[in-house]
Amino acid sequence: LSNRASTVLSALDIPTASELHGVYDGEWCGSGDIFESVCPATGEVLAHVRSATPQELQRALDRSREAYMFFRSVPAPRRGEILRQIREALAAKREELGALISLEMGKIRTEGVGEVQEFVDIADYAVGLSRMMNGRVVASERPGHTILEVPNPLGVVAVLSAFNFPVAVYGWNLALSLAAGNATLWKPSPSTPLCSIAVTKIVSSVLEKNGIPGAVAGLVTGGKDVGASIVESEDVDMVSFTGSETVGRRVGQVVQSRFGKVLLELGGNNAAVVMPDADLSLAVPAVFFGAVGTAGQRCTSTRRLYLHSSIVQKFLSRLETLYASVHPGDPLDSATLLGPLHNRNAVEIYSNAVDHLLKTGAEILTGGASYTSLKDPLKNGHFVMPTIAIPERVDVSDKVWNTETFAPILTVGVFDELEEAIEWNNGVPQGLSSSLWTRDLRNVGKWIGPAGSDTGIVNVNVGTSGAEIGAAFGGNKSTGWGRESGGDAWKQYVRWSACTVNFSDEAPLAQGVQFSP
Ligand code: UN1
Repeated sequence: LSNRASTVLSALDIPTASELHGVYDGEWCGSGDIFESVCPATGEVLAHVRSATPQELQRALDRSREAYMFFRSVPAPRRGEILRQIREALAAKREELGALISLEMGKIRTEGVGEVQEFVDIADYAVGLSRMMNGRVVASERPGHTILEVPNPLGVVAVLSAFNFPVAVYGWNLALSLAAGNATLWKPSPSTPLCSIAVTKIVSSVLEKNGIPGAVAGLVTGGKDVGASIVESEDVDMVSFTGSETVGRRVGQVVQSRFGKVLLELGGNNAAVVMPDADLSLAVPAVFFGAVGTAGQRCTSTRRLYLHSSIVQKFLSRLETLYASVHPGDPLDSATLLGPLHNRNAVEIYSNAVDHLLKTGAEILTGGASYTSLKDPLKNGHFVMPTIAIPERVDVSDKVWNTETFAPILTVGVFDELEEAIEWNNGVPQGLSSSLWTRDLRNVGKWIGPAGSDTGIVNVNVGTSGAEIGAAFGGNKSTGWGRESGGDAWKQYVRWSACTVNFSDEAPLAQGVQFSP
């Protein structure tokens, strides 16, 4: 292993020698297929991880169920105290975990650390939540009766997460699920097993210290077969899935067909709309971060840019200047702004998208190719040029506009009226995030109102990506309608009962129905 990698791994006590166990159910195991963890910046193999066999998966599910039976009776504020300790343990390893994310996923250091911070933040949030997961008392129409709406723990929650946020998305789910009194079983992306092992080690050591079964936060690494078995399993009460629309559609159907609960976070195809009165000193850098940050691999990345005709030239020339300043580099180097795409396949998707743009007559303003002359150790990395493309026209029925390409390609269209831009914003299947740039309140009213943007995240003078944890995170339409993180998202992680209690000596029927002989 290179020094570069072994420094990162040893800071988190991840052995660098042989195969690693990729399953945790209270004990570490794993004797299934081997998955390689590969550094996307260098191509270096970081580790071999043994995934779950079907038997190991079933045992993990059984242990999750047992852990839930125990954990559901632990008082919620006590669960919150455990979360507080998890939060502290994660914060103590913020830099180290952040570096591991950079090493294994490929995002730059500040974003890797930011992702751990997102887990810390949601843990904080869930500590508070553990004393605030309130039900309600509802007025009964019958004398001496009271109706209670009661949240109770749900059961086993499986979290199927994606490579692009290998830590934070699990964090959102774990924090709420744990506060709610569930056992959580994590199936991470097969290409980021080390992040999941490192996080699970930190979380399990806190559980152990508190005498809580480790399977309250279990881990099963594996590929499609492991994922499919989890989705099909009657032992899983809720599946929280982050990934592609294609897989998510299937996950939704399978979980629905067994009447399980499902939470979907699927594709994003997010637009920024810039009005003539926008403050370009804010809008240009925000679009730059949204489109180029994480090398375009956030589901919230800015993919479409709709510019008012009066500011097109000014906006694009400033944006191009920022693009020209970007150089690919080692994500672990704090000076780097552009890391690699996650794998070879992503590079192909990027190249195909660029080819299609060219074929359909789009102008490529900048970018459009892979970097070819990178030096060791980066010459085998998956680095592509951030790209700005201007198609001949906006036609949201064309795949140039209506498909999510998980790469740094920004497609630009020009409008004259806000209504037109809103129509384009809404005219695609996806509905995750969108942002409007303006200083005119009337535009804001339109944008956030009934005829405005139809996405789950609707921003004003804030970019499409980089949401805080406090509000619910998620998208509408083909993004799947799921909500995670803040807001009312916790309400999905419990089972609700409406409990009518009769404190009186009479037993009247509702609606005044008489039923006596
Ligand atoms: C994702 O890309 O799957 O809002 C999640 C953001 C981050 C989370 C993105 N807080 O960009």
